[in-house]
Amino acid sequence: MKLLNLFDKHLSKGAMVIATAAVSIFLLTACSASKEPALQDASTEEDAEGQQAGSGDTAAGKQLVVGFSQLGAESDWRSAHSQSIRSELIPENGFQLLFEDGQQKQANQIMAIRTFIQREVDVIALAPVTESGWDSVLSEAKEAGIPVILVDRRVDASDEDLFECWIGSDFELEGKKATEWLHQYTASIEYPQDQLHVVNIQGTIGSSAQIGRSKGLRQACDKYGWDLMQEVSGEFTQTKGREVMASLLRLYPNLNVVYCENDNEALGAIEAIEAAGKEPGLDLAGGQILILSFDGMNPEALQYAKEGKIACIAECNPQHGKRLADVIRQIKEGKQPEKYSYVEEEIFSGCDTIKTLTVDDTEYPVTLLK
Ligand code: GYE
Repeated sequence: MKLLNLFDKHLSKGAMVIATAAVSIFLLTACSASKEPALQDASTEEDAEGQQAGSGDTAAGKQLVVGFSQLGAESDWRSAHSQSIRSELIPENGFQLLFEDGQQKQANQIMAIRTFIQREVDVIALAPVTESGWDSVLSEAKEAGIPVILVDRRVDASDEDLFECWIGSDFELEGKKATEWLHQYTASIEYPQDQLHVVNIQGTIGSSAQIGRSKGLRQACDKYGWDLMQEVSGEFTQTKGREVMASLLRLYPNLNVVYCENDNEALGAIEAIEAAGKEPGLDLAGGQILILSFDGMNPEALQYAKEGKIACIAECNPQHGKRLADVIRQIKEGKQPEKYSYVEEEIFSGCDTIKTLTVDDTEYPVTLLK
């Protein structure tokens, strides 16, 4: 039996504004060809291959068959996200999970969704790699009467009724928190705002996390008069972050702030900075390069934040498993889940100068890492 639950069409379109694309540097593109070895997800071997969907009967009763198209395994955040969903959607909780890794390719994700439709799963969960290009396959799922729940990133669907709901983070707010930290910190040490020469190592271009975080940075650059020298993708990986950083250091010897759109890129950037004989840190006047980052999952990145090698990390919370399970249960009971539900997130720093940040009239405490 399908979980048919087609909700009212009264919610306003919440599509995020697509920020302008990164200026591409031939040099950077040219040296970006090497492939990041995917961080191994704990249980990718248990993917949908060979599993029988639609046969979720157990002694305990009918299980809900959930097909989950994960976008890949590019970062520690992604591994934690997959793990959170795998550990919650288990038979003991009434679920049979079919997990498909899209390996960063939308075509793979579309194929996985079509397979889930053929297998007549009860619910489809989708973590989309980028925002555009989902209308056709989401319409196919809708026609088949299978509800689609978005997790993590969003889609820019022409009709918001093509998906039931979304669970994730406010990426633009994360960007605003990190940049506000930079503003308040540099103001506190009386470092001139127009002397901040910033490069942005972006995430996967066209992904919600990249769009929102890049938007947060651009707004702050406009507001505070920072010099945004270059934006280029590090694809959310350590290897690409390192490569891109090495090129940026050659191109812009006076850069002094690196905005990394995730911690894995920050780890790569730190390697490149140190290899170039420079130092990551908070002492801008002393020539150190200040790094801002996102996620707060990777222990090494958190350690670096304690030491000041990463100045501030805006947390991104990957624990979506329980919320996803709850939303699926709500749909099953014929209830309408919140269209957009946001996870709670903190701001981490090893520097105690800035204790709170005010963003859009809301005050956020900065969690001191000790
Ligand atoms: O920040 C990054 C990952 O979409 C929020 O994707 C996610 C981002 C996360 O690869 O580490």
